[in-house]
Amino acid sequence: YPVAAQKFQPNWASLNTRKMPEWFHQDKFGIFIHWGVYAVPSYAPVIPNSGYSYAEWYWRRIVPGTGKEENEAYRQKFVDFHNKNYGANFKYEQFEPLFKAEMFNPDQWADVLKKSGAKYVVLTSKHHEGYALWNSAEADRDWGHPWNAVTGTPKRDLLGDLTQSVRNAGLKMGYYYSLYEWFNPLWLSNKERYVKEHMIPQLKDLVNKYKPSLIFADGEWDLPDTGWHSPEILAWLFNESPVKDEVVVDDRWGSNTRNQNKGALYVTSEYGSGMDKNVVWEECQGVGHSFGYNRNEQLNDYKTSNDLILMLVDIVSRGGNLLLDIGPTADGRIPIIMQQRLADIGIWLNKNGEAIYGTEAYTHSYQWSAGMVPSKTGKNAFANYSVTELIKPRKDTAHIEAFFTTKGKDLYCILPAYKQEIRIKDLKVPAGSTATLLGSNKRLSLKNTGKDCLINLASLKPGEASEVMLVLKLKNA
Ligand code: FUL
Repeated sequence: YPVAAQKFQPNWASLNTRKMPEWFHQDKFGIFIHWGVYAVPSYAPVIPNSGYSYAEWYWRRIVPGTGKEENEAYRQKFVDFHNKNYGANFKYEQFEPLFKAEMFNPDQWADVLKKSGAKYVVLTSKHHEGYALWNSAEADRDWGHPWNAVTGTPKRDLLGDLTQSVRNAGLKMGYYYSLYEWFNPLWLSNKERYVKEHMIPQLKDLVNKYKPSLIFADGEWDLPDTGWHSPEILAWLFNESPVKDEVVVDDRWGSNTRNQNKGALYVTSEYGSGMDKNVVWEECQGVGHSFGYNRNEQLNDYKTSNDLILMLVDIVSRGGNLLLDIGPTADGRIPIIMQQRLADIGIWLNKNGEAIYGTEAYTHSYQWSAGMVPSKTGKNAFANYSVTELIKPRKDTAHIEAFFTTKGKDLYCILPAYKQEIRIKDLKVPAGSTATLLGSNKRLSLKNTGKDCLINLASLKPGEASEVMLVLKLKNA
């Protein structure tokens, strides 16, 4: 039979000619959800922002002899906790009957997610523990016992039900999917068979049944792309799958794929600082220091709402997306404190989202209008920050006086703190341009002086002026 020409061939040169679906760069903000059996012990020692406070790694940590990345003293803390509370003979699988999700209300979750202002949701369909949140036949078959939410204790298609509610709320649904499973007997005995008989059919089942807009692959590091048959999987995804036109995928498809492929894949940073505007990227991190719920975290371990809004603004001003993670509990609740953080971000976005959604990063290379003079000094045209300063690790966002985004001819100037007067360096605004405060549409005085432009905020009333992250809109005449 003559085989119809496929648009994409299973190699990176071909796959990277794909244009990333537009929605991803437009949407800017998603919510990550880590939910699985690890929500039962929901424990990890807290080591702020180290990548070592992950409660979803509990099973791996309580098992000795795991090699490379393990820090024995750190691991011992999990073991002590486990032995003290459950006993040394208590197997991880025994947590499953306690994963009941009895309070799970997907419509209520969707409401919380929607009100955060996020446009997409990424749920762990299956983390490294191998437990599937949908009725995956491969999971049960290869584990040799019920190891998914439908045949297991919840007796419910947690993934399907949430997907339905999230879509009803008008958001896009995506899935995190771990390629490897720490202790899957097939993985441990024969990696090639695991990939062919377990991983590939399972991932295809997920895609065919639930049609995700995004796939966040992970757990790829033990094999190169060829070992996972990633190029073939992606060619199928982009050519034939039911989501071929809209699906967006991350860069974790083999030990050699991260940060490599700019066309087919978006770059993921994790508790990091992201990339620059020439790359399609997404930073992920939790409200606290873990992805899965960690009962060991205290209030101080959680970022404040202001911190989170600042992080979102900083990321978007550098052209990236934020995938902010929450960890629901084993009984199916989104912890109230996380709900509150999401609600606060949503209130801010409701007023100021215009400066976020669908915007582009602003740098000196962008010409706002014919009237604008790009800086000749290599400095960012705005404020006093060089481009390199804007992409360095974001530990010190506090000193930044202004963030910028653009949309069409408009420029948004986002201020972490009130100042009576803003001086934007090397910007001349054309006659007739206006400056307003978003949300109030209040006109502010705007004028050119020398090479700079000045915006005066003194007319703002105390209530308006003290608001977190004021957004000024400069509208080109
Ligand atoms: C990592 C995983 O090991 C973490 O548990 C988490 O899922 C994060 C998003 O990706 O590589």
